[in-house]
Amino acid sequence: MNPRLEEIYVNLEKSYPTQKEYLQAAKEILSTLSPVADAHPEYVQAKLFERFVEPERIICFRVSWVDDKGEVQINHGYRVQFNSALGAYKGGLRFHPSVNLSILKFLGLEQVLKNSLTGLPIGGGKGGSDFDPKGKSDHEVMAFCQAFMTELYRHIGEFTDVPAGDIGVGGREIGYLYGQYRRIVQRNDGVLTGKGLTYGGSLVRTEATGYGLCYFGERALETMKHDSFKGKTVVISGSGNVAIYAAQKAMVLGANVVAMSDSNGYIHDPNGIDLAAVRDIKEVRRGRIKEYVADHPSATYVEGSRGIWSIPCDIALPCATQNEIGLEEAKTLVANGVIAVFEGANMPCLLEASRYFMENKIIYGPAKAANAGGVATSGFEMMQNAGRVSWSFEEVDAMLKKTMENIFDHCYATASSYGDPYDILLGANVYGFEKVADAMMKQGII
Ligand code: NDP
Ligand code: 2IT
Repeated sequence: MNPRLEEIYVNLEKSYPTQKEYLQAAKEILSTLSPVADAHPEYVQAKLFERFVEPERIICFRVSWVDDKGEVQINHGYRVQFNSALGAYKGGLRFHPSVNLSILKFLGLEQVLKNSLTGLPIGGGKGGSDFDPKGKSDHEVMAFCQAFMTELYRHIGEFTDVPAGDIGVGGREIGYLYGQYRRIVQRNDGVLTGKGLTYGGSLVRTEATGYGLCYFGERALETMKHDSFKGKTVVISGSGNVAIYAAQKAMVLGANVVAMSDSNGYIHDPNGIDLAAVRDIKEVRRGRIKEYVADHPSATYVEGSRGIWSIPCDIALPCATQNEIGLEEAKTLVANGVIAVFEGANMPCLLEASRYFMENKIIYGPAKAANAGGVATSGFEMMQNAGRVSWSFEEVDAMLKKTMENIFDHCYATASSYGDPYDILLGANVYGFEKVADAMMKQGII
């Protein structure tokens, strides 16, 4: 690493010794930006890298609400407004008991580069709460969302900050959040994305991250190996929004998806996963993935989600959460013949695992590039809201596909120009960073 960047990282470790996910993301990014620091002494002089890794603003607030038993509950709410050099802050809200500032700062930092890669004028942010929607009634989820928005509304706006969904925040939560926002501000300005189709949502937004992941993957396979998803065995972790639509598109492209998971364990169905059954369990009944085996005798359920990577496959799509694949899992995947890993989740691979894939000439599609289809389609939702128009499914899908192909092409070309076409991580970081850096330089020291 360039000594200046190394020093920046060491200082971050001193400032935030307990924020391990944030430090992990910062290290991953800084470790690839040496060529930029070497080529641009003016960036070093303007302390641009130091400013880039620090959020512009963090909002923390108390969220008090009353559960169905009449008991008062208190959660922590956050919004990390990371970087607005390219446009309004944009990024999801995560509701999960593990949410803390380290996780939201890592997600926010990644989002800045991801949003830059989309080519749209959007800055990066992330927010959420340690609230756990699991096991809560609809009424409790609504009470929480209303309390959360009662503070958040004053910090967001169509030209300021536009939140969306992430883990634990889907169509139901966005609906309750938007309803409360609108009730307080008396404006229908579409400030959240991922809205329902009857009140300003965009077609394809629900499917976008999973579909986009496969469009990115198909382009990468074609370019780097003259290959495709057709006939491939695919393993997908998770069974939420990203996983389900990645599975659906992989199947349409001719792949056999044999395994999916949730935080308790995974199902393996060598005949191919019955996606309608998974959707019924997860989207309709909000149940557990293990329920699948009850009426699928060809399938087995294994407790513990990490074991899913021991199933031999050609393509791995980690779509659950961060740090799912360490070096050990990466070695197992490679030993079993994997040819490509495309990240649907944010930072599912530890840096050692990503490096192991790239060194072994496995096609590795890093999250900020491969899963950018979700936020890109959020950008399309913002455009439709601003123009008071609705585009057809086919139109938005075609825009998504083109966006993902462009992202792959830019990252691959950048990686190749620095000497290793397999280092798409460097390609994504350098290509994404250059635009943000230029915008920051031109806007002065802020
Ligand atoms: P969902 O809440 O819809 O689904 C999350 C899935 O991951 C569930 O199957 C969940 O299992 C599993 N999961 C969550 N936490 C853990 C954990 N700690 N260990 C194991 N499994 C876990 O979320 P999304 O599908 O929206 O998000 C999945 C990933 O994709 C996240 O990393 C998110 O940041 C990323 N992403 C999402 C985008 C979007 O548009 N939604 C866009 C780009 C990236 P369980 O039900 O047991 O909790
Ligand atoms: O990680 C992500 O890119 C998202 N959760 C989607 C963000 C968005 O604004 O659509």
